[in-house]
Amino acid sequence: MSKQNRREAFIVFAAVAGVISGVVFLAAAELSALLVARDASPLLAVGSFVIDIVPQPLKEFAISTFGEFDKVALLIGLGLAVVIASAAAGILQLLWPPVGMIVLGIAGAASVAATTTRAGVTPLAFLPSVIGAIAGIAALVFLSRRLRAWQRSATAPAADGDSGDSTHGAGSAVAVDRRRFFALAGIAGASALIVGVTSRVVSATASSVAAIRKGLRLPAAQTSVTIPDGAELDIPGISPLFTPNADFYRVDTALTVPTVDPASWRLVIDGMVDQRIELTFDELVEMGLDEYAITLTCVSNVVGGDLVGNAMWLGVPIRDVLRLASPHADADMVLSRSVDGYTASTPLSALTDDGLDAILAVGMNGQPLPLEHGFPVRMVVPGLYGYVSATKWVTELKVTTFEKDEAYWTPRGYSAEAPIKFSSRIDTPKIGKSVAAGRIPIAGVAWAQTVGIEAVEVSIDNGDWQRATLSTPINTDTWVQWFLEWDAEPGNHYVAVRAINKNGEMQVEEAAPIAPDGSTGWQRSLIAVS
Ligand SMILES: Nc1nc2c(c(=O)[nH]1)N[C@H]1C(S)=C(S)[C@@H](COP(=O)(O)O)O[C@H]1N2
Ligand SMILES: [Mo]
Repeated sequence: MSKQNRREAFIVFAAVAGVISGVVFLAAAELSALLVARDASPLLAVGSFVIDIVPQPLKEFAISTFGEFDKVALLIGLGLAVVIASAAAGILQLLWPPVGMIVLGIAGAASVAATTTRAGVTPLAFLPSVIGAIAGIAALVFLSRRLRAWQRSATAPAADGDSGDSTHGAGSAVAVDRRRFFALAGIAGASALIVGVTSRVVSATASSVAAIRKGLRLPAAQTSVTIPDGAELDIPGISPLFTPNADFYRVDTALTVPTVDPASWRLVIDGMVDQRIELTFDELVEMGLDEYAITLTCVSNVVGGDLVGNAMWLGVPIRDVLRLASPHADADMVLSRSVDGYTASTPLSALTDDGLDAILAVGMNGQPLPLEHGFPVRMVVPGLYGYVSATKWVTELKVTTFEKDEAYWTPRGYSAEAPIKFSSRIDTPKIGKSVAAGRIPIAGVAWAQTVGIEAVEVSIDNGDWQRATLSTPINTDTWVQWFLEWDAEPGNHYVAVRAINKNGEMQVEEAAPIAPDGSTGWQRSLIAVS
């Protein structure tokens, strides 16, 4: 081995020592998080911090590129960052000690900052990062020491002036030092991987909340929604009237799904109220549960997009809960807060109006809320985009004013108030999937929550707008299905759709992006007929 090659080889081993120290850091942190401070995993806290600070366009890029896997992509990115930073720490420690230790120390300080500033953390949240940093630095110091011992014996001039590697005496010293380095590296790396992965998995599943949810029996609804005849069309490829829970879109800022035990869950109603109220889950449920069919829509839904879903919710009117606290007359907003710190600003009137079914939901399509949809309690407000109304894992309703308080998305480029812009979507035929010529239905859904859909019109190849047939609406808060029979001839065709609401207004034709308060435009899709 030439001197140059040997130097490069030691740099590579130093990087390996660094990466192992990084893994030891994370493993010790995960283990102590499991033991003393459940929600203080540095990796997850840093990930959540990244989610909160990334600029909106980047977040949209992530959602549009990775879809439901945006969080997996983030974790992979974070993992790569950890590998690169810890490899650098290892190299720095070999070349210029103690710079590598300082790098790990800075990583520890940053992760203390990230974990202790998360919402709802325990006072011990700093511990996993501190213990992790100490363990990581210790691993780095021991590994670098062994690496340097090996490097010294390998580069020490042998007695006969030859290279040390092959001669008998010096060579065996080199072999011993090399073996000692690899033994320590192997043991540290393997045990850290086992401890770290086990702790993470136990933390994620030991939350018995999934089991509690499974065992939960919600009382039957006092009143149920009647589904009229003709509410659901039988057309292949159309969205079902009710979106199954497993297919329901999910949008939130939570890197890991919050696990909230209904037994310890509390809803606090405070702020500008005569009487601060605290409700337990049982007290809420005992107020009486009713069924509500409401279509939820995300502000990030682009024209023709799929961030919209319809469910049968089981819940309690928010107005009944607010009334217990007697909100002040000069309040105009409710800032709802989730266990994970997420907040939404909803106009007080949207929650107290007798004609609007704003609810605290505990059930979704015949089951307790799925964990990722807000178990045990979330808000659902007809007519407002999810980010200003549909707070999941909700724990506080603060009665306040738009002037005094601001919600999560408001400083991030979205409007404080955001009524849903009514829209329509083509479900079938699908773009990019060619269909056989003949008589086929063009079909989809249209929604205008709180107002209702009056008509849906379809234009083929820029021809006259034709009225589609609508399903019988359940109420004005749910979407309706629509279809139009079409004699499809071979070739490419443009199909456009637009809706008219029950106030006689036309769906906005002009295209608008999703920020700051929702997209507009008519969906126009190119259908290939063969
Ligand atoms: N706690 C919490 N609640 C939240 C959000 C969030 O990020 N955190 N996102 C909101 C947004 S933007 C939407 S569109 C709806 C989506 O609800 P879903 O995931 O059940 O479809 O939840 C709302 N409630
Ligand atoms: Mo949303």
